[in-house]
Amino acid sequence: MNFIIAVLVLGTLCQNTLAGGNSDLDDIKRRFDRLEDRFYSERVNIVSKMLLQDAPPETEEKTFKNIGLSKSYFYENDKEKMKTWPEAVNYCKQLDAHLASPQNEAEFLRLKYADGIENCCSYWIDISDHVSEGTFLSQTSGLPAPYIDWGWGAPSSSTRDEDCVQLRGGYGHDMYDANCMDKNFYICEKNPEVPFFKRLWKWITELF
Ligand SMILES: [Ca+2]
Repeated sequence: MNFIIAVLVLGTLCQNTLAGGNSDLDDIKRRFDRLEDRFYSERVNIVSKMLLQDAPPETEEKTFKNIGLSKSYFYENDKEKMKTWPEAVNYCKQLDAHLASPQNEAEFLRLKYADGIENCCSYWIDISDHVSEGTFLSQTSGLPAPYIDWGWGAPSSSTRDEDCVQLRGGYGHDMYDANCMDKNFYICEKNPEVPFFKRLWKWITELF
């Protein structure tokens, strides 16, 4: 859609310029840059505004499953409940959780190979560059995402259209940037307080 609008606008700009007998391509470029910036800032605003909205109340009990030593996750696999990225951020908050925020390779591998993940489908995680193109932040911390392992060819948002990160179905659940308004599955994460000795015992039993 944006492509069609861009072509129409560019066509109009060219037509106006040629009609005036002035083929000043620099002027066309400046005007197009301003237009592109406007499109981009509007998209940032849409995501930011949606992040301020509360998710509709959830009455259904959600089961978080422990994966690893001290993290638990809920994988939404109901196609009726697919959400945009900001909707998924708000929904996880309502569960006293946040979108999955992999801190290192081990956590990423646990997430993508978990039993509950569906091969067909993509899952939102908490990373995006919707605030500043090319700067991928963790929505949970507001800081640069501590661990990113892009799939082949990603990130590909040269048109600034893809600002939110998903574990992509059909691509081994590697990380890819995608349009934040796409409806996807998502993974909510909780960090329950686990007593030290319980964690130590779990670690020993998993090790041996
Ligand atoms: Ca981007």
